[in-house]
Amino acid sequence: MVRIGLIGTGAIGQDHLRRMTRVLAGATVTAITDVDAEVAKRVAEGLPGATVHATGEDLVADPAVDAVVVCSWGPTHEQYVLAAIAAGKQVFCEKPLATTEEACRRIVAAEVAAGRKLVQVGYMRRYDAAYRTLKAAVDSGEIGAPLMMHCAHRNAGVPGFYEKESIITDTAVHEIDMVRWLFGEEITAARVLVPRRNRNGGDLQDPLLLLLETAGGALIDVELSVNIRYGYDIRGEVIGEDGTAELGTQAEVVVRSGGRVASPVPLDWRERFARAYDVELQEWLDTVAAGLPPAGPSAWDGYAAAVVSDASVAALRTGERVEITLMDRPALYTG
Ligand code: NAI
Ligand code: ISE
Repeated sequence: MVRIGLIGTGAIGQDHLRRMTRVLAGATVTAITDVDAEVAKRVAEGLPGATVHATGEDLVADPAVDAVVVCSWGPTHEQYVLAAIAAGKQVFCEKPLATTEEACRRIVAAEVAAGRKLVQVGYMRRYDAAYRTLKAAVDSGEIGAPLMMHCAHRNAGVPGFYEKESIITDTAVHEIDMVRWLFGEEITAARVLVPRRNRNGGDLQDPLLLLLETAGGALIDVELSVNIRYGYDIRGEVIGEDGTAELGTQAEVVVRSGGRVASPVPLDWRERFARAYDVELQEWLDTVAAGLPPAGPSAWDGYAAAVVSDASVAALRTGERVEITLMDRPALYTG
């Protein structure tokens, strides 16, 4: 059994806790913490024997914790990931690894100094069956070389911690990571186009259109609509030289009745990516149990996504096309 310490017991913290205690094999959650002590206390009621720590640092230091899962807000990730690296404990950090390039550089530097990989980042789309099948179709060459991709990332509403730039740093980061993975190329420039605003979003610039260019000259457009009310809708279509490949609909049932065709739309990410989170966390737990380095999205991937995210925020602010350059990739992350 891998003894897990969970930092942040909000929406995804509780969802991962449920899967680690009721769905997956090989984990026992021995410690939790949340800056909101009331939430932590309430969550601990369902976890007899678990220690509720006052701080994330105390949790990381707990000898009854083998590995750490970080599910607090993005800007707080860095301090806990650094604490876990310093303690030599493996850490699964929800996305984004951190919300700025500088913070991610510090994490990469700490991991390189430790001389071994200890960090995995929660970019779960890499574990989603539909995305995996899409990537396999592209990699097979069946549609020719991929030239463009259309994406849509639609949320019914936004979480409480959402700020002005979260539409990039918290939401678009999923497409940023997915594009690097699916195309197998780095992103080299970003632009943002801004239409009139959705009245549901207050003073948030919502929706917006993010345009990404890859090193090999592919162009990706991402529609971000985070207050669209009707549900959670994730789309992706790759345009190749000879054909296209796109994510299918996820509906298990389609009802035709009364002159209409209806199929359900997921409510949120919990429903749409449930299975992807299961696979992601089970594989991570298995590597921790086996004493192996994590095999999923690394601190380098978290860093690369943050650089593109920073550039996209700059593009949103200035209206300009912003070029992107990554630092040299340390040997720890090659091969
Ligand atoms: P949330 O607001 O529901 O929960 C976050 C919890 O962290 C709250 O209970 C809050 O009190 C706690 N917290 C904040 N600062 C803290 C600190 N310094 N120390 C300890 N606890 C602290 O937010 P949600 O939606 O659960 O998101 C949390 C993280 O997970 C974010 O980074 C978000 O981007 C990521 N996330 C990832 C998803 C995915 O699809 N992979 C889906 C949803 C969230
Ligand atoms: C949230 O934090 C997630 O990661 C969801 O997957 C994403 O769709 C949503 O926009 C974010 O706020």
